[in-house]
Amino acid sequence: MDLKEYLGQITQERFTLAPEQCDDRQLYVALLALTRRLAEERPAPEGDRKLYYFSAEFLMGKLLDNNLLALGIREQAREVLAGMGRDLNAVEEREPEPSLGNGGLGRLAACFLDSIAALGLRGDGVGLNYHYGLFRQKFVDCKQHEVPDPWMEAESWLIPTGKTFTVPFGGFDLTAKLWDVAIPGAYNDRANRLHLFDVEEPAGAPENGIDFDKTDIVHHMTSFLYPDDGDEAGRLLRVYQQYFMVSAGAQLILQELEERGYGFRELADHVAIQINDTHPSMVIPELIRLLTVRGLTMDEAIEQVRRTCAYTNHTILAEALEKWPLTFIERVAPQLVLIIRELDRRVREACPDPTVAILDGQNLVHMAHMDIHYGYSVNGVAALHTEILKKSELKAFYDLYPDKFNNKTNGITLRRWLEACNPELTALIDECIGSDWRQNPGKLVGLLDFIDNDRVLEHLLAVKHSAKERFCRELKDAQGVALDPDSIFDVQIKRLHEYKRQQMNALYVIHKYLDIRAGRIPSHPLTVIFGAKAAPAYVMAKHIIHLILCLQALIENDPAVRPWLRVMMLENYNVTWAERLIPAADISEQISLASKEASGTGNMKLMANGAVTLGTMDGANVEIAELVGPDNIYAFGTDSDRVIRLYDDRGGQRYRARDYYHTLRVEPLVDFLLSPELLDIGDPKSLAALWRDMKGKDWFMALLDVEEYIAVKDLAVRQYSDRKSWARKMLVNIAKSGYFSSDRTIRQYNEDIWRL
Ligand code: 26V
Repeated sequence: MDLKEYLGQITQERFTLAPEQCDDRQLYVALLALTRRLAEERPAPEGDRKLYYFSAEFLMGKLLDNNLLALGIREQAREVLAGMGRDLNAVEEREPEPSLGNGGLGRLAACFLDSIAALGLRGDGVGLNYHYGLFRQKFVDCKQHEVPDPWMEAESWLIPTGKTFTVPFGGFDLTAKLWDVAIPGAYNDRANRLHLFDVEEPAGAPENGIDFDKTDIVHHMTSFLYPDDGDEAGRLLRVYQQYFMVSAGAQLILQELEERGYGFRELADHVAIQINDTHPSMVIPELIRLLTVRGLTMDEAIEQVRRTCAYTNHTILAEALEKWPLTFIERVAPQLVLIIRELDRRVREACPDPTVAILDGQNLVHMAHMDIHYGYSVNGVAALHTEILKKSELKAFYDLYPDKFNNKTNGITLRRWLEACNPELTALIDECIGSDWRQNPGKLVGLLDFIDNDRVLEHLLAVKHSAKERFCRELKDAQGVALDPDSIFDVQIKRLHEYKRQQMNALYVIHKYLDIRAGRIPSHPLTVIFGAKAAPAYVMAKHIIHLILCLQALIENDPAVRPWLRVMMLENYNVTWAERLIPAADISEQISLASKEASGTGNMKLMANGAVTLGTMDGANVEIAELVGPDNIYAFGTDSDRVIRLYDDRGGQRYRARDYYHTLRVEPLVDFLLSPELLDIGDPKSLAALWRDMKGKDWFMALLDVEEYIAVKDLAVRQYSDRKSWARKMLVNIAKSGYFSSDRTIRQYNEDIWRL
């Protein structure tokens, strides 16, 4: 195929223009059409068994660059455009980012689709086509505001399939319309699909922020991801969304099974379903229902489903483990109620322990319990997380079904998170060890041969510096702030949650601010960069954002401190910003309260781009630490066993915030929230609420680790000045990051769970 000719055909068709005459926007539309067509034409991977990855979120990021790469025409496209004096990057800027996810869980699903396709496995995603995404974040008066994030344009990646399914809700039926996004596999000529269901008549964007009529289910079914669940109508809408997704998805699976020529009693031989967290768990009773409607007995249907479904757990936070009132299900999908009761009855008959039942005394349906009893695999997402599930959170289930439990440490696609987002580092790696690490990321360890090679170390530092300069330019263009690329870029990017402890990082900023004001100048200027969205109804998270933005404002206007310390909170942090920022990061902040972060995946992306982790022994940080060794990570904090004991009421060891607050070093940091200079900038009510919570409750124990955190971070800042030794740390981190390729993760899922 002559790419230039093909592009010319398309620009003629669409705009009656030659490519040279098109503006960037038109070139983007033409490249999108070309890439979509090439991907769409690819056949599915071969294989008699097919995976369906069910997820309420797929945080895909922009797709043009990724798809050009997978189709093997990225360099060609770059050259064709360059030949016309145009820049592919500028064209790619035009693409809106689909906002179909929240954080790590959704991005993991996207990395997995990329790897499943790259490995040539037959596996599709199943999800919802949210029109306004999560929300677009705006900062006004140092506070987060949410507005709709419409990302779908007339020209998009969505392929109309013409397929529809009828979803039977209590009292009405709703048609689910299927759209597909093609997922081309790198290194092969096949493509899978992401199936996104939508309603036929979606509502327009709400006029008042992200407020809308949550009872208008028919039109708002796919308006937003995770509608604010602060009220009952919002929570009910979530159950509607979940049933809409799984009922249509299950019908699609059975339709494809028939088309492939198999009978319904052969489901488990030809289909594997991965349930990504509990949001799609209703697929279990729904499939049982559909199979019985198609002639299977209840026993047969349950047996098929049990051999088909596998569940991934992504959190041990009690408040995030879904339990829906049976009355909700009665309203949304009354036909599931008898099935769920029957599933519960069978569990009770087999195991007397009431804590493993599906329905509890208040008639709440424990979604995870249903998954564990009626699926064949349960996995955690990092070694420590899986151990905690087995030893404490899900111990009763592990005792019942030890063989179902397995670990699958998360991974990231290095195609997006290294090759595409960091071309300069990729070129350096290629120069050192050749290019076959792409298909065999374990080969990155070959970089260790260069640990004493001054030229390579210097080159590595230069690559980092140029990534920082590039990020500074992009930030200046987008948000008008000029950062100093010679300062240390200390980066914490993740959803805002108290357990992730952005507030502890803020306390460090206060410590540094007070130090500098007192004349203690650090050895190197530091820029603390945050990116985070807070769930709209999560009040404490919003207080923390407010604190960070107030600190940012305070320091920006303080000429004595600003040369040494800056705070920058990115507005509307998303995949695109992550791709810009991660190559530029020096320090990777992974400071969750040990035991609470199931895995983390940003930690892996930052590591692969040569950032050094400053982190607690939580989630996958534990595996990072084992791989890189103690000299190449700044580890600190209370370990998970002790943290779990501190939550325990027995034994008199329970954590009390005030014991840690009333210490010489900590009290002034916390009390700074109520200092005149901060109150002058911020909302006194918000700052006071956070202050009260920190000193009196501090549920995620920021004060427990803050002193050690400050000490270790100060050490990292000092050691940064020894550039050669820092470059070695960077190199070791990059060299060891191959383990965290999602290609490895997916191979393990396939070998142990899916068997495609
Ligand atoms: C959800 C919610 C929703 C209600 C409000 C509180 C709350 C708190 C946490 C969650 C987390 C849901 C599951 C999740 O996103 N887990 C993330 O999954 C990533 C991929 O496995 C993993 O890297 C992260 O550590 C984990 O937090």
